[in-house]
Amino acid sequence: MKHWKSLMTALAATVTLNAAYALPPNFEARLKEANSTIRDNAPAKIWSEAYPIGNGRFGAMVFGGVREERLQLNDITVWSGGKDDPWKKDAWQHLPEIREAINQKDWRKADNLVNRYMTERGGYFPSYQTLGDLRIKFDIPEDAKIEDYSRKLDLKTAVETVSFKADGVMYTREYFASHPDQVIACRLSASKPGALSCKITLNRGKAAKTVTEENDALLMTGNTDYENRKGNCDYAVMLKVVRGQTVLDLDARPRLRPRPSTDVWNLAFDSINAKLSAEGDTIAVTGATSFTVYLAAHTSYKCDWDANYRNTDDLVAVVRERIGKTAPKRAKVKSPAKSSVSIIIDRFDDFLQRHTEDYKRFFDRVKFDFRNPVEGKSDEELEKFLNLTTVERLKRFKDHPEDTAFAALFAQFGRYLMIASSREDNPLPSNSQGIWGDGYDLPWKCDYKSNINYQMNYWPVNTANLSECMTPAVNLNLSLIPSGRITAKEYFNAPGWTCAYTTNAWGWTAPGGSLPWGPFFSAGGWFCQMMFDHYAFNGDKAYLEKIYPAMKDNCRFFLSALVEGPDGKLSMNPSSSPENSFRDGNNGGSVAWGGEMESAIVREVFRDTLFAAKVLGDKDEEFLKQLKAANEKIRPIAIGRYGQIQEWGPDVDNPNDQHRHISQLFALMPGSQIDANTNKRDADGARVVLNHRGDEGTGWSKAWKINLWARLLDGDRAYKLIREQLTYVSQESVVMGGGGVYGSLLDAHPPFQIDGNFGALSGLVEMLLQSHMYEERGAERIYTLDILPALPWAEALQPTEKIESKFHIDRIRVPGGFDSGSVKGLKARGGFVVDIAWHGTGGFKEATVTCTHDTPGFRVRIKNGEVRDYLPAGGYKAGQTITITP
Ligand code: FUC
Repeated sequence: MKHWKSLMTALAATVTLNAAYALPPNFEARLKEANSTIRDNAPAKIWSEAYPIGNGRFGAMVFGGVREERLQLNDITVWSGGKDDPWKKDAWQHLPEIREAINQKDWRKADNLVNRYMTERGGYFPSYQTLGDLRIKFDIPEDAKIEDYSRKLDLKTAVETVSFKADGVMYTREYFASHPDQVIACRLSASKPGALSCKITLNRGKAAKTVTEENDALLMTGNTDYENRKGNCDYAVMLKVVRGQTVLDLDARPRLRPRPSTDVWNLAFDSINAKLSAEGDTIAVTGATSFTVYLAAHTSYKCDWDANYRNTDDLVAVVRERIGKTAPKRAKVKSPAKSSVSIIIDRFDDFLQRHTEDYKRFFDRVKFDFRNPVEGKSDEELEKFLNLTTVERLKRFKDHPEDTAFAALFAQFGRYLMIASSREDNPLPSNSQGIWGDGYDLPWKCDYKSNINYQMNYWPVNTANLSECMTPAVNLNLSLIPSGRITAKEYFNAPGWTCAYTTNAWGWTAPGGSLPWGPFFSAGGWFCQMMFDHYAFNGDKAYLEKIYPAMKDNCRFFLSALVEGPDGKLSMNPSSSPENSFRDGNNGGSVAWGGEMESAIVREVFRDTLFAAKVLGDKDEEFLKQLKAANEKIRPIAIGRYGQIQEWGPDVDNPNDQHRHISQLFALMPGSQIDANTNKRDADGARVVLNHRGDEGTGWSKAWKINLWARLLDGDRAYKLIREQLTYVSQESVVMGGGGVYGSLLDAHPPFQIDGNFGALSGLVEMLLQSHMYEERGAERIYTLDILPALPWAEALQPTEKIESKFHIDRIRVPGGFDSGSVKGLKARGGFVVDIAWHGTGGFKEATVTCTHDTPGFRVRIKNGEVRDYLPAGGYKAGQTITITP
């Protein structure tokens, strides 16, 4: 049968295919491949189209050029500059005049004073930097006939493959960044013995030197000196060419299968005879069939203020040791004549195996089973679909939103990026480009912007079941305390610590140079919120003990800095709302009192600290008394004249303000203060804000809106934003709007900013499962698991009335899509791993909840606000699974 009527259900990977229909050859396998690889049929034309690989700290952007391959290298610790002394001493002495101007509503004067006093002393310098480049120039003639080009990143294994034929010879390259072995491995092979000749260069445009070590290795050493400023990071990178007598695993690499079979043997023995020579920063390889290039890197960086951010490692010794482990081994193999021979084998396959096993431990935890509906499609159309490149599928997605498996691929790519850029032992967390950045002074310094961007990176870390990847963020946050104390002292004469609008590798916590962005002093509290939220998922008391002093000390900062506003409540004054300004008649400015984001952060931190004190049995009565009293008096969410959640203390919001930051909705997301099911006032207030702001924005801004609409239980609107996020862009210069993704699926601000990838992943998960609401019972919290709270097109699951607006979107019912599917392995607060299946018209079918530790239990909200208790006497034990049906 040629046509595909009502076949949708047959296409679920888990469902047996109906034998009556003749599917294209290898249909299931090819569909799985299409849904788990990023792929192209041409090399990357721009940096953002290259595919990223990474082992957490060490990574590369792989371009896949035919005659010249480029791996642009990065290590998360390579930053220019060093510790700074940016603080304006005793700036707090000017607080009375600033507050006076604010209380008089002399906004302009207040701005001038804040710009003069509450800013840094001069010139924010440090930037994340490239570690250099590995380039391989191949001896492939200019006029060679190139065919069958393929470049793909396999998310199932974290291996990138480039292959093509040049004049009939198949060249294959395989790349991965291994966490267990701390190397990047690049295996190059040709289908014709001896056809591989190339020049391999390792260098960096600035502050580095490469020397040869023997004829098969290069050593690059250098620092991050830049523009006459000493850089506080030294690095060493070693490259080695390894030629084993590799017997290729021909089943695993069928493309390399030589004809006739005797070539296998030639292949096995050939490369050892390839010629190598090295000079300066280049190794020349002549006449090889296959070999591996291994790279190892290490730096002097240590995330420790007191140690001046330096370790005492012998960098060259460390990379030498790692590279030493790549030395080939002896092994016995059978010759074609079946006699056993001892040969020298490259360890590439061992490294590959360790790498994939290690990676899959994380990646395989979550599975989205979303459909690629093919109802009414002919064989030809299906065949075409299976062959689409990522860019083609991206462009097609615009008119085919029912290809929800593509949205799932985008989400899984987010999980891939997290594993590749934020492993538990990373010395630093994922920055605004993860670990990937080309240049010496990157956009916005590619640091940890702390008024949304850095924190957004970690929104999906627990929900998407990669909790270990949170560790480097926690370590960075805690490392900021010594510097954060100076910021608290100089600007507010306050005890405790805080961090202002950004941070970086060198403990920066000071404000920036001017309004509306620089003087925002509540990021320290936001860091505490993100650290406590990690506890909410994992329930690890030892961890809570570790972060509690930081939470308490951040409360001390706020207890001192908060002042009573005209509303009689406690709030920050001066208070900015990240990067935004307001108009007030002919006046206007960027600071007022009582900015909602700062108030929401304080509410969150006070509440969580009071709770943590109960869990840990803190007996510091004086502190707790003060905290409880202040907690009662913090400014609550205010609803303004348009029904909106107010951004500032005074009701000065402009309904036409489409600023990309939506700071006044912190309480809804990432905070956990608004339950859209029960708190109509605030949920409506948030909707008004979102409709005023509109759906446009930079990548991360749109990602935030996906999360916000999901928390408002509006799956249609959330998915509309996911669709817009999945818009193809190719321009890399800075634009303050637009969003989209590159052909690599890296998210575009533009330029590339990884928060859009992580934020969108978080948003998609929030559509399927939420767990931010809870009831506190003494030292325990009973969390509510909201199952399928914002599934698009699922009318039955929309308890909240929609408000009409210019952004109203039609409910489109399309076959497939979210109509039925499943997700496995999401995490919920309270310590649960949740699998959910839905079917029919989006109806909930079944969920299982597995406890990751002993818990008192949980509540479940399935649809239309119906809440059920799962609170057995004695609670649940770790490992117990509870099945939930409609
Ligand atoms: C904040 C945002 C910008 C950009 C930068 C890295 O300043 O307002 O849009 O994302 O961080």
